[in-house]
Amino acid sequence: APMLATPKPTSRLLLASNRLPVTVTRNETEEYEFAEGTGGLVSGLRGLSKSTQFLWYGWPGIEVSGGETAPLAAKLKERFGAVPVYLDDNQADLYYNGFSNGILWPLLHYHPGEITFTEDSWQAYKNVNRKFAQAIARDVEDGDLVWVHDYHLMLLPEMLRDEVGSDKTIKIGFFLHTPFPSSELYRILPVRNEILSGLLHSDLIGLHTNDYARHFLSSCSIVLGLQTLTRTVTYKDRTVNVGAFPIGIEPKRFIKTLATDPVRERIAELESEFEGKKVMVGVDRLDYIKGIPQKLRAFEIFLNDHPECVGSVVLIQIAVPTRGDVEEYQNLRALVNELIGRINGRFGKTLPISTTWNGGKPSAHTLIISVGTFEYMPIHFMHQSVPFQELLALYAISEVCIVSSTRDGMNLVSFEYIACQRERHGSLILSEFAGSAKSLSGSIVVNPWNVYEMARAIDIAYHMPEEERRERFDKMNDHVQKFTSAFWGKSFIDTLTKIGNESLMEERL
Ligand code: GDG
Repeated sequence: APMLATPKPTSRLLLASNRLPVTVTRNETEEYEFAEGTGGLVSGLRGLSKSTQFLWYGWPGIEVSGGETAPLAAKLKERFGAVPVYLDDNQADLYYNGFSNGILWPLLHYHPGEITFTEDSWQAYKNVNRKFAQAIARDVEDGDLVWVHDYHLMLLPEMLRDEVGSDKTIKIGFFLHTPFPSSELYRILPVRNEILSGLLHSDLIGLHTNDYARHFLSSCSIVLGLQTLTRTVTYKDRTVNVGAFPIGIEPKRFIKTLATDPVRERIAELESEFEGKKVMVGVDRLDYIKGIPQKLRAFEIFLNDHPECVGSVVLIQIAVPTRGDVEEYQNLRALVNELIGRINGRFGKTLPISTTWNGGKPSAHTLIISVGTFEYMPIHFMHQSVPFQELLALYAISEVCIVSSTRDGMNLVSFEYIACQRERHGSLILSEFAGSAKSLSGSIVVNPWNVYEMARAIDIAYHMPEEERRERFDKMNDHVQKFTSAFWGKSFIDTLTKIGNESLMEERL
């Protein structure tokens, strides 16, 4: 009889990211409440969590002290497989707002003007990375895989090796969700050597695109003078593998939710609210990398150049509040408000007095409520996060989605819009500076810095015939259905698992 294959012992997976996938808050009665997190990373890993068992290390986003830390940790571990790394508010502020979002984020997105380097925030960044390393080192076992996520934890691979020592063998993978900039930008960073060294203690470093991988490798050679090949770099006698692992979404979750009654009802409601108008949609965190001012200016130019479209097109822009403690974000908010006020003031229409007459007889009541009420407002701006179901309904009713990021690691919104367009086959206007532009060849690719080009793209999308929309949609949809978040997670973990002493990434070429 054929021998039964013994199941391979699977190694455990320990994940680390700035935030846990659950947000912890205290309610009025001082009890803890838990909410599933939103944002790119959580959306990306949700798919993987179904097929793999893992422990997830991260900051719970709330200061907890004294006797409360242990019971909360127990609850989080039991209910979510989550291990909290507790930080005090001051330390969290310097590490998160200060170093991560005040220095690394602008640097990685080509915004060197926004960087203010302070020694304090660097110290906090080191301390927090050390705390993560200690938390993971307490639990890690020989043979475990550790997957570190994103720019908040770039020192963690090195610190973890340091904490674990040589009696346990672990494999460390690192994934960067942002772009990696050209070495000419990267070398601005005062602590450029330390950050590269931190990362290079990984076995595998993943980025969204081949361009980012190339930039990373050239920084290794230019900043540290290391020897690099196409997909590997040698660091202190170890081979570090570097590769592109483009993230995706979980399209089934979108398709299933779209088919539910509440969402279908909401779609019908929105369709009647916007009857006779073409809806264009934008969904972004209110971040300066998303090119929201450029998008608004392009929309303004389009309205100006096409007076016949004024009244028949609206832009619904969701701008999720984010990082409000960082000054740059406050400035952006003011700029966006000003632009929207200007554009709505210029092209909006109030109800003509005649329509407020009631059967020829004026009614004081209708007059009062109607004067100053917009009959037509070109931009509907929502500075808030909307529930998932509402978001899907908006994606579904929109004829066009505009993604205008001036830099974006990937951009999941572009994939989500496609997943919701199986009936309408809407067009996607997509910045060439979003990682997803490399994958979504059916989109209308634009340079968002050229607002005239973007205005022309709006015009093209507005008038695109169904046949062409269909063709473009099919292309994009094929990508979204195939390269899912589960596929992304699995290819990264499979590659990390297989890496031995030989270089695997060179073989992949
Ligand atoms: C980073 C990188 C990379 C947005 N508004 C609402 C809402 N969202 C959800 C979207 C989407 C996610 O947030 C945003 O993901 P993006 O990829 O577009 O952008 P970032 O947050 O900047 O993500 C990015 C990503 O990491 C993954 O690697 O692609 O380049 O910058 O899933 O749907 N969700 C709900 N309400 C909202 O109002 N429910």
